[in-house]
Amino acid sequence: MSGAAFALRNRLATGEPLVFPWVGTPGAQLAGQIARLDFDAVALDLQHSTIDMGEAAQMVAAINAVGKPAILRVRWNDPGIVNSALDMGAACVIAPMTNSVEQVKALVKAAKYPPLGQRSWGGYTMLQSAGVAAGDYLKQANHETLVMAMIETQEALDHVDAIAAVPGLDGLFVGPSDLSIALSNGAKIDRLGQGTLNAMKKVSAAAKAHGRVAAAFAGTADGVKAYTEIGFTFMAGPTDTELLRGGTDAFWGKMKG
Ligand code: 3PY
Ligand code: MG
Repeated sequence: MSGAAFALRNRLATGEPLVFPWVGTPGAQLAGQIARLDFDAVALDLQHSTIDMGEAAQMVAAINAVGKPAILRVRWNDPGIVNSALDMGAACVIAPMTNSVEQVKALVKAAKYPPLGQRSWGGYTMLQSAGVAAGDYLKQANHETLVMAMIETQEALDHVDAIAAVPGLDGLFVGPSDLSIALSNGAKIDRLGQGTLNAMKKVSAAAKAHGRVAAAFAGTADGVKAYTEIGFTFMAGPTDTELLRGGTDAFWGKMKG
């Protein structure tokens, strides 16, 4: 496999939080530019964006060409989509709204080759356009690629320990916006509220107990700091639009300063 583009597991083993931008704007040129910024990986959000699978393949190739791992939050927990996301060279697939042990077993089945699952072999064109040598890939993919189940509903929270125990699963990825909407019965998005943080502590404890990665969408530096304190080590930091806004704010700050 092409080393650096699949370095997530080794990088996580250092214990240092791994923070990456969360990109929702389609386009390989932008993805390549973001991959050159000071982050260890780049995530593409295919659930809440108009990035389609063809565009995603180009974007993953552009990220991998810089030697960075690509993380894909796919549109849904569908085996065909999960298969394609990995075939295009993603180092990590995150599936939304996974609420039960059965759904997470299906996710792992799609994402891992035997003996852990039933991922189908193929994707020569996509793998090679991402710079991946197919021969090495079969031997290393189960270990080098990560599959994460999103915990973002009350139902998932209720089952979080059993979900974390599903063999072959690599991580629990909290969606704190949906989770806080669920916990407040639709009243609010409260990613740093005490109720949300308490629920997230339950997730990080389940991840730790089963040797899984505790992961989350943080969105801001304050979010990354707060989630790091409660045991999270793999987090989405700024979105692509926040990176643009931050650059603009820095520019006007210097102009005024
Ligand atoms: C959530 O917070 O619900 C997410 O899915 C991350 O954007
Ligand atoms: Mg969500």
